Amino acid sequence: MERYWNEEIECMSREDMKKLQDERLVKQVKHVYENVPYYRNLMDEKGVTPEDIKSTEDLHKLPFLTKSDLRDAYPYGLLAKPLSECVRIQSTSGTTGRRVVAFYTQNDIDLWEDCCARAITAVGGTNEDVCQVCYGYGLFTGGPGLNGGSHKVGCLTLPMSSGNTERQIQFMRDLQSTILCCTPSYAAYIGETLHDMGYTTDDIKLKAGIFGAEPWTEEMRRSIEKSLGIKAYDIYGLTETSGPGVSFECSEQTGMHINEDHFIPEIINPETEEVLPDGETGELVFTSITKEAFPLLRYRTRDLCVLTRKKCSCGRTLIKMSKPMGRSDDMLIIRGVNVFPSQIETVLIEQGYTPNYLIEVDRVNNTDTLDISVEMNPEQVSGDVRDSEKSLAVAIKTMLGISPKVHLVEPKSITRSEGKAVRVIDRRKLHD
Ligand code: DLL
Repeated sequence: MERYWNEEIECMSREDMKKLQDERLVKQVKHVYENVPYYRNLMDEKGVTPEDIKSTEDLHKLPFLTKSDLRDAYPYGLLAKPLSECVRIQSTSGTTGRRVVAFYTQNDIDLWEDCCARAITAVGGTNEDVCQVCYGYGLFTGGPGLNGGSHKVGCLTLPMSSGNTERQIQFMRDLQSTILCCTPSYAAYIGETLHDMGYTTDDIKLKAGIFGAEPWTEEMRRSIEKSLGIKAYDIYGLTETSGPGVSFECSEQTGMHINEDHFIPEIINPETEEVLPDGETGELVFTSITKEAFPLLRYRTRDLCVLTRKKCSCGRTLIKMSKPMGRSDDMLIIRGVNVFPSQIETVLIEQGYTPNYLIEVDRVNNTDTLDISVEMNPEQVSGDVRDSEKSLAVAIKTMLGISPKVHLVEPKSITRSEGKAVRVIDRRKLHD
């Protein structure tokens, strides 16, 4: 049976949800206009006043906020509450080197943890569960967010943070953890280590995993589910909108329900900024309608995905977003062709390789080069490596339309990730 943390909200009629969003949006725009001079200037420049925003239909009138606004306004320029009312900051330097500092009132923390509690409940979590949180703790939002959600649900919470993988497995076995929270790349590493230590899935009690903070494919999901003997669920969020829990997967495992009572999503064409209808792929934009200290309106996430309102078998009426296929700024353009690392990952796992790989892009004599190092499984080492490299290169060419150079490397030779995996080195940027 499907469990809900807040059935009234999660299964609310679309009509009532719209009413709630309309009310909250109007209030939020006023709050921001009055308290954030930076955004007030953007609205003034666009000739929009708070009175122009009467409902979600008027959302498109508001100016966008981008990562560069965050940089310009760093550190306090987007703060909407006095510091005396803020109780926490979280931050990320991200894999793309951007710095974001987000502020929270106590109420912001409560709402954020509530969103995470919805995610944990959606995977079947209750106060009978032991929830092992191996996202990083500290400035990164992953550990604190899921930790708070786990407390709310009443799970016995193991605040492990990331790293020390053998100890993770020891605790998992001794304390009989049932829910694992970490990045998908770390989950894959934990699964690998479990088997390396001579254990099988019969030696652990895990039933579900809540994995996010980086893109991962359906193939990766199946591979983790097999190695840990669990159901693996996606969770999405970003520091700018509080952290994990902006959206979460349910039993259907076909995309993530957005907590629309807190965040209004839009999809736009990243080039023209035009708002796109549901079902079209574009950049995800969020408006926070409940955050007090750091309420971003029409924030451009750079994440590319699709929104759908198709009825979900779990009973939730919250709109769903697809797995982000990557960030628009993670997309590689190689010999004029758009390439997402996730496409390469799909082929590798389909062809029976490990999810341990490194993509290196360079420019030699004015031509882009694409080298992909892929780790073999121990049983693949004895085969004809040259032949395997060739056939993998053909499979990748079929997916991408361009030929890579594939290098099959020894098992365990590619550095494992305990947080967000770094899978791409683009040397063209280093030369520029
Ligand atoms: O990664 C928050 C988080 C922690 C989410 C734990 C889920 C679990 P940031 O470090 O600010 O925050 O990075 C946010 O990570 O814009 C996406 O590009 C990416 N991302 C987050 N979740 C997913 C996901 C946290 N499920 C950035 N799938 C976002 C794909 C994701 N990408």
